[in-house]
Amino acid sequence: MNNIQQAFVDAKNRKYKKFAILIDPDKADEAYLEKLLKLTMAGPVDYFFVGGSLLVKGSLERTIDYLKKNTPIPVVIFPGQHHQIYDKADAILLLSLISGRNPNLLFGDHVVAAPTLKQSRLEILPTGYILIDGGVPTSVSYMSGTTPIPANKPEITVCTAMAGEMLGLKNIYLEAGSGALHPISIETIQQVRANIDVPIIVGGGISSPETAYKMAVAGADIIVVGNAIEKEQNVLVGIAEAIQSAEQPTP
Ligand code: 1GP
Repeated sequence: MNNIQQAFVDAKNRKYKKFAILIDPDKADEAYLEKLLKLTMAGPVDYFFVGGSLLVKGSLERTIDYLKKNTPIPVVIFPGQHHQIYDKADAILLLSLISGRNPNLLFGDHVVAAPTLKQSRLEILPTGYILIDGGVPTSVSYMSGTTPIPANKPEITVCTAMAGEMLGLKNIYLEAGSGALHPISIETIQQVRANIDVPIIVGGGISSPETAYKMAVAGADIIVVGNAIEKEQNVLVGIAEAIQSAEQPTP
């Protein structure tokens, strides 16, 4: 029980860094997944996050079944909607969109999902989800009907993260939105890191090894990349190596 949360905390405490690939089932056919899995032999990947703000044609279940059958890398559901729950995954990020004031995404959907989650064998990862302006409207801001925190106001992000931690959330996710023009700034990551203890997950618009490296050094514990890998799968290896090279392990 609590294997993945414990692994997040251990990595954070020991200054190891984790790399997660976001897989949107709408964009991931078997050929794509097969190629990704081959590349993970060259560039280590710690988790697959699976989900999407709006699933039109892809199947969350099919994607997870494929991954569970073909790789030992843990699969974490990153739900865009409360019905994105599937028992065969290893864990689910139970996200509360704490940067927004949409009551359903703060708590209502959790009530609806609770009985299904309780019956499942999924590990639950309670996570404060903070949406920060990434310079372009993103699916998550549109679909959630929430306004991102301005990127040049890190103090609002810091206070939001602190409040989330005080409420007992076990992880804080700094999200610029998939396809963001500007990823979360290094300054924001540094300031959040200086003010909370729980693991920090960062995603949205990360497309280069350099950016991933700087984020990890600034204090991100888990770096999530989706779009850049969808566009060019080979970038996976460079990003994985950059994240590893930012580790400063302590015994
Ligand atoms: C995960 O939404 C991000 O936090 C993924 O963003 O698709 O831009 O990498 P990208």
